[in-house]
Amino acid sequence: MALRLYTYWRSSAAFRVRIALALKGLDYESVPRHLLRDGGEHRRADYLALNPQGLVPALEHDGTVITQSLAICEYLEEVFPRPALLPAEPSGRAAVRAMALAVACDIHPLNNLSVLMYLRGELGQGDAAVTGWTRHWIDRGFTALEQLIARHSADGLHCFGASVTLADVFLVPQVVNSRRVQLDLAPYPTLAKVAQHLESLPAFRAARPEAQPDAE
Ligand SMILES: N[C@@H](CCC(=O)N[C@@H](CS)C(=O)NCC(=O)O)C(=O)O
Repeated sequence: MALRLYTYWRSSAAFRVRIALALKGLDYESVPRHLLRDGGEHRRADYLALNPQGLVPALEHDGTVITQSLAICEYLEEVFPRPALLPAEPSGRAAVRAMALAVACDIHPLNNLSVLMYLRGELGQGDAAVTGWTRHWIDRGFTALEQLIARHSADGLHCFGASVTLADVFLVPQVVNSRRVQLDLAPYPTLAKVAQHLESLPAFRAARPEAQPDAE
């Protein structure tokens, strides 16, 4: 039953998995991979052998390696079903997955470390342009999520219904990332209120970057 998470304290994709593990009350060994030190520990051959994409997180469970945060979270959901992080009915499950994917596929990849390094390096962009780029894509995603959360939340404290789902697990790390570029959340009041509530919950607090053993 041993779980080992390859993680980095500032990685928002790893943050998602840390939240899911904490919500399910699962103990795990944390194996940090520093994304900047020595050209990136996630680029070393031993890690690429585990995850050929060279991205964190990766989860090892009894010798099986799983990559991609959503695949990891869905795996945890299937193997450790309680508490459930997906609603029971298919339409609800689809709505939750759609919100999680809005973060994982349409916001976060455009703000990933290697993308920002390419903008700075190969494309010669400066701080202002790179920050503007990051803000632009988060704003576009949050504008849509604001409406989706208003549509699906039952209590104004969760993205869907009145309990924590994978949509919440994916939202909070992206909100934390948005603070790194001083994005004002005022235009997304429903999203901001949900995030504020979620960030007060023990599992989200335990998983936050500053609480990780490798935090600098
Ligand atoms: N879609 C992947 C994204 C993983 C990802 O982009 N991880 C980032 C950290 S948040 C990373 O490893 N970046 C290293 C790099 O870009 O070189 C997932 O959800 O797991």
